[in-house]
Amino acid sequence: MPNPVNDTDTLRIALQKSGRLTDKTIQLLEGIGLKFDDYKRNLLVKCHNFDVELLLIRDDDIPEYVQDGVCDLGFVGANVTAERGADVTVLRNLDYGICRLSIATPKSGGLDTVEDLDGKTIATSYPSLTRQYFENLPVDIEPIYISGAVEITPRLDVADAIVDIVSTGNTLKANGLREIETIFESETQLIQTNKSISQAKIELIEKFLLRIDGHQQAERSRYIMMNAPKDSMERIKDIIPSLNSPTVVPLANEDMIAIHTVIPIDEFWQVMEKLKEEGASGIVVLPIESMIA
Ligand code: PRT
Ligand code: ZN
Repeated sequence: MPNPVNDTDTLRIALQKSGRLTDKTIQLLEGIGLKFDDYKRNLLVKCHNFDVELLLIRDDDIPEYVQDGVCDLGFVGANVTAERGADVTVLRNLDYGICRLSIATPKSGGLDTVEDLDGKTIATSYPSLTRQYFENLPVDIEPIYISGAVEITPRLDVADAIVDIVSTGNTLKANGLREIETIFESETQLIQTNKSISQAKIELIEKFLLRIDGHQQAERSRYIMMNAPKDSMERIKDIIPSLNSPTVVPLANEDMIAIHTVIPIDEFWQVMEKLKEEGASGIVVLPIESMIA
């Protein structure tokens, strides 16, 4: 039976019901100001303050639901969308659920390179991405589809090697395996249906993206306040990789000023050290809720 397209003006967004991406996605949605009922007990949850409803399902179903227009948007790992070959548009790469799909082989056994896998069996939950990778190589492999606990299969002699998701690498290590090649890099993505949607929904998506971008940028930034000698002002301005010029406030002590500014989190320590060298003191660092350019 074909899936019904969501042709109301309510934006329907799919996310993983219960798994590695759930908490971070819920935090993101709450962080951009969406208010909704208990998502743990309901599959379809209405937002109170945005014309949005959330559909909580298994991550494997999200790409097809978005492709078919049952949902307008979805939060899902790039690995799942690519494996499914879903026809959707990626709106944003989000900085969580980061992992890679890798080929791993038993530590001992002589399968050290991809070429050594010629004629071998490979257990995986990602047969399509595995086939696509080997299609371009003169290496003939036989994929064996396994839905879970793939890492145990070489020990059981079910397969010679595996292709599986790796994050820290601990699971591979615990099972006597080592990574020999990464075939796909993944992170969570916000995807949109390619089915036509109403103008009202298009406008809602624009607002939604503005909030997400503001939230993402805020997460990557910190608000800092400090006192500094007035005569170090120009040197401090050069140190701060500020979005806009910093706010400078005079202090009761006329030789001193207060400086307020926003800096990217990855430059944080470097900037702090240089500021200290220039005589900055009383440095206060605050998280930012959101940033709108
Ligand atoms: O029930 P449902 O189908 O919704 O969930 P699921 O069990 O299929 O998926 P889930 O919740 O495990 O993962 C959801 C998504 O998280 C994946 O599709 C990836 O995009 C992303 N992700 C990020 C990961 C990992 N990191 C990860 N480490 N998915 C799975 N793993 C597993 C991997 O399969 C292996 O068993 O963790 C193990 C390896 O981890 P390390 O840290 O030991 O290397
Ligand atoms: Zn799944």
